[in-house]
Amino acid sequence: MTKPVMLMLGEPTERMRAPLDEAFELLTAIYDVDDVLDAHGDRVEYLLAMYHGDVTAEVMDRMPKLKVISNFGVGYDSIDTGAAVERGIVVTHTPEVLDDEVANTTVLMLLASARNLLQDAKYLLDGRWESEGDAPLSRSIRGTTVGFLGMGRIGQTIAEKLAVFGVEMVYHSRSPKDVSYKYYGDLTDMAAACDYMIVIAPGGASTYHIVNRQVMEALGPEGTLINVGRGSVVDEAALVEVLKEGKLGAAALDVFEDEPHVPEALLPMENVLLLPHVGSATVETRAAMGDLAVKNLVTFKQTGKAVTPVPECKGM
Ligand code: A2R
Repeated sequence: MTKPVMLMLGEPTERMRAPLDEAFELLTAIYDVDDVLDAHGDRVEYLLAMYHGDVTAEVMDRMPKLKVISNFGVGYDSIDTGAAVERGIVVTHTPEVLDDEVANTTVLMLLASARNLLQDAKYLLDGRWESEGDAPLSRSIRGTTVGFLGMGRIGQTIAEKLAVFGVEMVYHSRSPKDVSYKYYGDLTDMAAACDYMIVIAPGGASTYHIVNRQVMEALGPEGTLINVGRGSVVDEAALVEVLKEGKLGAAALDVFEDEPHVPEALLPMENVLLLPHVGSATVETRAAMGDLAVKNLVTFKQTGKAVTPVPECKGM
């Protein structure tokens, strides 16, 4: 029996490839997406999206038989879901399996920022402990206020983990959630009340640059911005400016507006912690994400239903 054709945007692991190989005729596109779509687009029924290139309406129109787009990751702002729904294409993602890991990364970043982890390690490596004596003191997080922009699956997992550190927690989202933390309907008001602000909201039009200069100035010269959600939520140019001007105290960033490009001005800043989008990047969590991305494709082929469709595609 002939197998349906699946296009993989990006390179899956061997663990992912084995079950996919059994169910589908596999095509891979990495830097040559245009060529592959020209040659085979009209045969593609399934798509695995493993990189951050955009899956636009135009890209979908080059695959007229496309049924499912399985996104490797929980954030799916690179896929035009409106266009997918119009075309009857189901978009799936990988929620929950990465909550724990991204939350661990966030706690790590918050503690590293407060306790000057990178600066202290460098202080020792540079020989300054011997030549200059003890490193400058860092800050305790006990008694501080941590604000969350986004209080969904990952936000709530971060909050559960932070509970043991004796911090007060508050949050902003478009609507209040069933949690015990104080809700702020206005992001600037929340920023003004915080020592740390964690961005753990999705990308896309509704969150584009909502962390603007005004919000960052409200967080203030003693405040720290931590972004583990999406780069597009923060106005990166304004972030560079407020850090330069000393109007924002510090930043810890795992995501950027134009990955893998990181604004050069941030690189030498001592009060900035920069990571290459590794929030979920452990062997175990990436395996779990891969398994779910594969399960969505294989289950849809078998039953006509996906396991974890994005909210816009529930019921399709
Ligand atoms: O606004 P609400 O009530 O839908 O709350 C969601 C919030 N959120 C927003 N908050 C303020 N302004 C917005 N325009 C806005 N849009 C969404 O973000 C909710 O509290 C949170 C998202 O939660 P979940 O959908 O459960 O996502 P999860 O799994 O926590 O992941 C968050 C993001 C992903 O989309 C990736 O970009 C990244 O973390 O890995």
